[in-house]
Amino acid sequence: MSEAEIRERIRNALSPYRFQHVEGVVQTAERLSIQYGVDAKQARLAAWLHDFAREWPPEKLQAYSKPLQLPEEYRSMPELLHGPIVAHYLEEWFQIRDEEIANAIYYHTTGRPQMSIFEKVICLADAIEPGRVYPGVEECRILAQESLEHALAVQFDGTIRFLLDRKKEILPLTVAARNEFWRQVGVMQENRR
Ligand code: DGI
Ligand code: FE
Ligand code: FE
Repeated sequence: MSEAEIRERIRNALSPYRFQHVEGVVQTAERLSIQYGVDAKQARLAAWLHDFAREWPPEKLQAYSKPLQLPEEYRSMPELLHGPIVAHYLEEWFQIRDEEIANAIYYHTTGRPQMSIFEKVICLADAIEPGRVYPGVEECRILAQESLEHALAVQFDGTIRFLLDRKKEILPLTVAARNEFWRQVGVMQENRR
């Protein structure tokens, strides 16, 4: 399937508002991929596809996630399922057999420890594309010019703070990812001295 065909399938699957977000992620993912030395073509594809299932109702997300054998806590957080689902069906639905793309889509919402540079590029592009407006986004955009890990550390702190403020459940993987970003930045080592 060509990039143009994929783009049209994504357009049909999403509201105009969300499609605009995805276009922003494609543009930002391409820029970050060049900056951080990963494949730009792959980054564009992962960005086009990352939110394909984002607007599905919870029942549909639950149904399609059955074969994935996700940890129990995903059951109560259906907003975390859209990445893993697209990653799982990537080959069947889009004839894309690419583990880097699949992993980047799978973990774009939660992150994980030991993320590849490619995964970090997609995760961060999702957070800082030009259409995003939330407290701290400008700081993340500036940090992204210097360090993927530092920008993601600040970004994940923001997400976790957002979830805490709303008494929402937090996936342990999200916390593990956040801890590792800060460790990679070196700030946690400094705190220990
Ligand atoms: O799909 P997007 O809206 O572009 O962004 P996303 O995939 O990063 O996030 C999807 C939603 O998931 C967003 O509202 C934040 C939320 N989220 C991220 N981590 C967690 C979480 N929600 C819960 N309950 N727990 C988490 O750990
Ligand atoms: Fe998403
Ligand atoms: Fe997104």
